[in-house]
Amino acid sequence: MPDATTEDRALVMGILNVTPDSFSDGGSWFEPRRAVDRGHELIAQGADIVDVGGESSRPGAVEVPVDEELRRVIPVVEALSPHIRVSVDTVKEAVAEAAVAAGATLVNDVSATLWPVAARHGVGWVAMHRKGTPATMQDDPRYGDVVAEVRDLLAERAASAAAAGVGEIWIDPGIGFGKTVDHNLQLLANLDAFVAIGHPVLVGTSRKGFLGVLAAGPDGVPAPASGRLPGSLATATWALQQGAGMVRVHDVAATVQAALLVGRPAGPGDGTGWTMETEVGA
Ligand code: HH2
Repeated sequence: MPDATTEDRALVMGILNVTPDSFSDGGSWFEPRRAVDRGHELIAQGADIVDVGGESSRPGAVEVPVDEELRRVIPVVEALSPHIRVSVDTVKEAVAEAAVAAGATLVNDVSATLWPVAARHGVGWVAMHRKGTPATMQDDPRYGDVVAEVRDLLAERAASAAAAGVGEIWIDPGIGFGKTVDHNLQLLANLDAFVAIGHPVLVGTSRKGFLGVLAAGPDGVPAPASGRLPGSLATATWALQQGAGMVRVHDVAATVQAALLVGRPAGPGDGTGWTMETEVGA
């Protein structure tokens, strides 16, 4: 693990999917003991936050009943939260509530609606943009101006959360959630519009489908999820360089190295960007 602290870099959120059907690692950590072991692996690799999710949000995913999601997520949150900051990746109020009671201190909300839970319990909240629901979101998504539409929605939700008293608000453009390859690229190219809102920005590109399309071979077949590390790292590095404060990734060790190279984002009020004098990996 690199000998450096998060003072030197932006944050890396490690993905822990306790699901049988997530798009890149479904089934790998579905058994609770394996999930907890995987969480400890992510910690050892340098994750700053472990994001525990019990429901896939990949295109076409089916909704998981609350009881089942609780059964998947809560024991893992309980086991990991004494060791690392834990976020819960859910769109269900009951799951967010129970996860916070079990030790999670960040609600990662791909529906951007759960800020009242964060306000009630004094925890952080991630507002992610999505258009539609996983079942249908990739059926021909359309925008007039994707950057403006996503930015305005996030700014509005963040303002509501701030007014409700949420102290830590992250905004996330929701790469791949109701977006074409071109929409994703436009959002990545214009991350400065999100940074300018003034809340820290989280970006999740890790192993996503658009990277597979961009890395397709001569036969036009998209690269499989297991072959998307180069694009995942390139886009994470780009996002951090543009001022994102955190990236959400499967490949934590590699991303921590990339984050160290980029250095700390110069966010609002933060003048401590990377300089030539910064020693990396000395
Ligand atoms: N992407 C996924 C899930 N949660 N949360 C945030 N804030 N941002 C994201 O981009 C994001 C997210 C989808 O990725 P993954 O968890 O790997 O897959 P699945 O939804 O199939 O479990």
